[in-house]
Amino acid sequence: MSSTHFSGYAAILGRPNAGKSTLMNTLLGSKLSIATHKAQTTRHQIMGIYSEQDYQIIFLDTPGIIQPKYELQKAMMRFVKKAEKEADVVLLLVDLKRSYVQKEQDKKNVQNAPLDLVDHELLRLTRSQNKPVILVLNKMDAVSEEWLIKVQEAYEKAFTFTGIQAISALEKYGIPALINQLKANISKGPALYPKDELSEHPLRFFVSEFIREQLFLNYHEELPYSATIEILEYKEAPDIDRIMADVVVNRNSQKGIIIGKKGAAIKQLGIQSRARIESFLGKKIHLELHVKVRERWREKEHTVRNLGYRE
Ligand SMILES: Nc1nc2c(ncn2[C@@H]2O[C@H](COP(=O)(O)OP(=O)(O)OP(=O)(O)O)[C@@H](O)[C@H]2O)c(=O)[nH]1
Ligand SMILES: [Mg+2]
Repeated sequence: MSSTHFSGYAAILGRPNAGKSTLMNTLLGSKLSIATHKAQTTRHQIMGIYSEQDYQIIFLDTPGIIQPKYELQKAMMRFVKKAEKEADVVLLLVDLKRSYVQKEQDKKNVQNAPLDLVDHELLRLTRSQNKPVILVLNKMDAVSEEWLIKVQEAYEKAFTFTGIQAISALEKYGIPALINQLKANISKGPALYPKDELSEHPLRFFVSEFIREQLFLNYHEELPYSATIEILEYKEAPDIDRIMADVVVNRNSQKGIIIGKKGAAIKQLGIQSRARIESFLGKKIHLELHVKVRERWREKEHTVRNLGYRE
């Protein structure tokens, strides 16, 4: 018989591009949650299960916190609220590099207002639930130690955190220490999922996300933000899975951009998406992609919901 078992939910909250999805992937040792250099990559609450013999922590990766402007972004912020509500402990992720870069720019431009090291708005928005909050200072690989200490001290003055941990989600520094802090903040309880499970989203969800990730990497400006993926068919077979998907865009003029000259762009998207899906599944797939226009889909609540963005 094993000794006492602990389990709980940990929500990963923060601004867009702070490294939330990268952190979740590092914690799980799998590229489950899509992560790119562009802000607002994540649109859902993505769950990932971390298991040890006596511990199970269910991580909830979330979209970056913003002031929503259209229906899709409102749905994204509902996922943030939901994760916050479900969490036993909150990981508040702050990007050290962002303020560091800002500081370097300010040196050259002396008339700028002094840089506020603390994101007070973020603190206000995430403190509402009275849950233990661990401040996670991410991207420590990209800043000086002095800067790290300065930011940490400023946050310590602004709020009493349950714990503070500097990490690099990308370079994997500080991860065991972070896990130890988490363990101290979850309660006795049974495993909530099988220990060998990584997530409970269906396969077709991950497939749509992996294609969307390639959209973010292949197309510029508004396009990735205007598009979503709809899986029309997913046929599993022992040797090869067959997947048919639509790239849904917001306006007719975007269709041609997705397709590209003589279909070159969509072909490239297909090749890269297939490679990403195959490497995740460890299996061959056949992928057929088409483009579909749904006028202003991201501005309308019902189309946003119908395209899979519902809690
Ligand atoms: N240098 C450095 N870069 C990092 C680190 N963690 C994440 N990044 C980079 O930051 C960018 C954003 O990472 P994501 O994990 O997608 O960030 P996110 O918070 O999930 O972003 P959204 O989903 O848009 O809210 C990517 O280019 C990552 O490689 C880190 O520890 N150090
Ligand atoms: Mg993300």
